[in-house]
Amino acid sequence: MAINLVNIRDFATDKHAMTDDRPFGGGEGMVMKPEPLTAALKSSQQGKASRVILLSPQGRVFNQALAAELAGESRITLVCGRYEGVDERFSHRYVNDEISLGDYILTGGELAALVIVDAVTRLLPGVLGCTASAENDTFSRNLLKHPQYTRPRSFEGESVPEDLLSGDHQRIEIYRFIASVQRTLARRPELLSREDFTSEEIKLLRQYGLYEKVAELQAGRQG
Ligand code: 21W
Repeated sequence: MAINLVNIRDFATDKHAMTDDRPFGGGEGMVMKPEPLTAALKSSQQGKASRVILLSPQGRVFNQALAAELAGESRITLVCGRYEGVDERFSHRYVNDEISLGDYILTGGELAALVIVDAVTRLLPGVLGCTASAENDTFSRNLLKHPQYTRPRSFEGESVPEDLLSGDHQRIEIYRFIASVQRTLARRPELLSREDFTSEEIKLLRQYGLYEKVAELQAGRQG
């Protein structure tokens, strides 16, 4: 794995190294000029084809599935904009995908690019010590992880749940499954509409009085 970093400003042609200009039609802020972006892109690609991704608030929202998809590419180019955005002709001619991190405003795409580099590289062989850790994480299922505890058994008067100390593997798994569903219901209920449960899990949900709530969220699912 290698990362090739280029500074778009190095590809400006005027003496002030300007990469932005005023928007046609008027309005606030500046727009990134297409020529320095294009020169920077071509320099970065070194004649090798790659999927070109523009980090932009107008993009589709990044998630684990997209991270996995990008981890399967041999090369990706992440283009970071600044100011109010990039000239549409650059996007139209050179950009394959636009990705956003979510609905909040950053000053540019650089931190978003670092987030994507982190999420994608940890999926590459040899980056995590064990591949299982990547697969086993929160978003391999549409459930949040159960709470975790380590020593001591009692901390400031608060003890570790009995089930986890029982040594009974099945009891521990049931505790964790129920705690995951409860946490997901409380914090991210929309995730449950996408989750498939086994018949064993459905029995457990009924037993713990969670079935009605989960079924209600699943009723509105869209596949
Ligand atoms: C923020 C660029 C706001 C443009 C047309 C007319 C990359 C980002 C960014 C930025 C605007 C990401 C407009 C989540 C982000 C990024 C800089 C608004 C206004 N358009 N993910 N006026 N949030 N942000 N443009 O901000 O480049 S990924």
